[in-house]
Amino acid sequence: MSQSATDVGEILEHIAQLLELKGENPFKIRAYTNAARALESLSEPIETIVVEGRLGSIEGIGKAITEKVTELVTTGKLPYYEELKGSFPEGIFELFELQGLGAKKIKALHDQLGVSSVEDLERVCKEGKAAELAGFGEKTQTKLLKAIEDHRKHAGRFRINVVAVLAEELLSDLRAHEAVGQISEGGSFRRRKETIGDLDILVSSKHAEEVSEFFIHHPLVEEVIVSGPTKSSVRLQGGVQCDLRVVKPEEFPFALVYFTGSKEHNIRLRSRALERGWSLNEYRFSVAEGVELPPAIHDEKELYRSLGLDFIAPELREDKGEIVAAEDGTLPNLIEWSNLRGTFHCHTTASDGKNSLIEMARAAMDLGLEYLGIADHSKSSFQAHGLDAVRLAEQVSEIRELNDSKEFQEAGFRLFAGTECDILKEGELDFPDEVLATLDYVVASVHSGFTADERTMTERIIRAIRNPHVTIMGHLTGRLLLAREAYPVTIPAIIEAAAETGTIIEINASPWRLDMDWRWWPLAKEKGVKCAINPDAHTTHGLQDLIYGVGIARKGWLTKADVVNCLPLGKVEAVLAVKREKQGV
Ligand code: DGT
Ligand code: CA
Ligand code: CA
Ligand code: ZN
Repeated sequence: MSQSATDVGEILEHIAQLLELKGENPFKIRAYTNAARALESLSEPIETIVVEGRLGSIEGIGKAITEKVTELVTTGKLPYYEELKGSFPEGIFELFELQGLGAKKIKALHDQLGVSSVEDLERVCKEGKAAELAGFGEKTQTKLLKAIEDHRKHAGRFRINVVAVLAEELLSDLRAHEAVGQISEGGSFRRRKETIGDLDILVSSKHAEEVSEFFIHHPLVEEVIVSGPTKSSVRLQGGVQCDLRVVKPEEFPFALVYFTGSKEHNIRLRSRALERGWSLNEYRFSVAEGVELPPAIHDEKELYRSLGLDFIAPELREDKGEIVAAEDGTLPNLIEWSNLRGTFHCHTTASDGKNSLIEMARAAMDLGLEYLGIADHSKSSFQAHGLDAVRLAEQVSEIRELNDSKEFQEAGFRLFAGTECDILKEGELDFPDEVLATLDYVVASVHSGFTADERTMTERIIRAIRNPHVTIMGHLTGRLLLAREAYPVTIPAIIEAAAETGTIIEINASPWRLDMDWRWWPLAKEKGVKCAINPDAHTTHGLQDLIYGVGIARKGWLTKADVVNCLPLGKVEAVLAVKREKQGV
């Protein structure tokens, strides 16, 4: 039995929710949420910590919870939790996933209206009963209906990091199987979409049945939905659905193109084939009599070539002009992970990060980066322990000292001192210009006032962008994928303002954000706006989210030249200074 720290953390969160529903005392509840949070940032397996009896010495984990976590990790079960859960209807957990609905309101709905599922909630809202509860009202009721609608839209989709972990394990285990020939991920995951419906895996084999059997019995599989010799669908741990297709070796390139998609891209390819008199499906080309035969196809590249096209990277296969570019030989030379030389926008323990400056710096060095920008929150983000000018100045001198240290000098590594400065209500910044001027660069982001209308929000952001000290616009729309909608903002107007002022726009690489969205990058690039791929890391591990940012940059047709963090240390500093110089500050 193995429980990851994330699973354990999730159970502790659930316990906190249930205790809140029961109306238990807030200190007890907080103990569980704090413990869950503490587990998030472990740097070693929880089993090791439990076995070595070190759980109690972790800050935020008290005696009672130590006992419960130990029981859970060693036996795989926690009767306390099971009992607690048993006293509530099953559907109640789903209510916690609705935006704007916390335990207090769920308790009121449950106790007074008997609501124990999303369906129940929808009914009492439509009947107008929810509005009548104390502390609810018409406005809340309308918001709840909207939250239900959003929740349904998101149901059954997953953020890319969740799928990536599963894909890595499944693919590597399948690859090691002797009956597996070629293997690849497919579908939206291979195209690095911002969210994934299901994971598609494609294998070539002469022994399809053996491969399918191995797959459906894999330890990650929780439930088999369909199984056959060449086609299986399963539900994996965490609820992600996964489709496996097994084809013959000669069919592999055709199947790979087909199952990578997108559907729209496939349709274009099929009509191109038809223009040549060939019909293209997921297995092969076939020809009508009297038509010239297509060439033999051994891989995807040859398949594209046979249709008169350059190879199209999976990320571009979204029917956004890639076919025309592949025909004309004008596809971009897409950015790659190995092009990244550094990054900006990371947090440390000074605000809401979990690791110190030096830990973040060393983790960046371990990733082979030459520089790392620190951008802790500013004071208005009080819930994230934002820094005031005094603490910021302290951090800046700490950074300068580290930069002068032997370790950094020898490694040729550098920290840049920055801030993730809140954009306030009218577009003012959370620090005065004199303070911003002491920094190497500034990321400006919106963290409050999300309910402003589109015009107000757009003007607010543009005002911030016009400040000569604002180097990078952070997570442009504030969206949290599958959890919180973007605030309304006129993106072309922002891109225009960024182009005019020389402001860089961020691809926030956190799998929760992936913002600015890939669909807007071709426009930004055309206007000459540069991109910074930023992990928004709150832990050393979070730096690895950069990989998702690279996927989004590729989807946005960006090359190494479009992304400032592909510049080596010797050149990037000048780029960070360009805007201030241009505006003479
Ligand atoms: P997802 O899973 O919703 O995130 O998106 P995909 O793109 O992975 O879609 P999925 O899993 O339904 O199908 C995988 C690929 O199979 C899809 O990208 C293209 C291909 N495909 C599926 N259905 C059709 C279809 O009706 N026509 C064509 N031409 N291709 C299809
Ligand atoms: Ca899929
Ligand atoms: Ca699928
Ligand atoms: Zn932020």
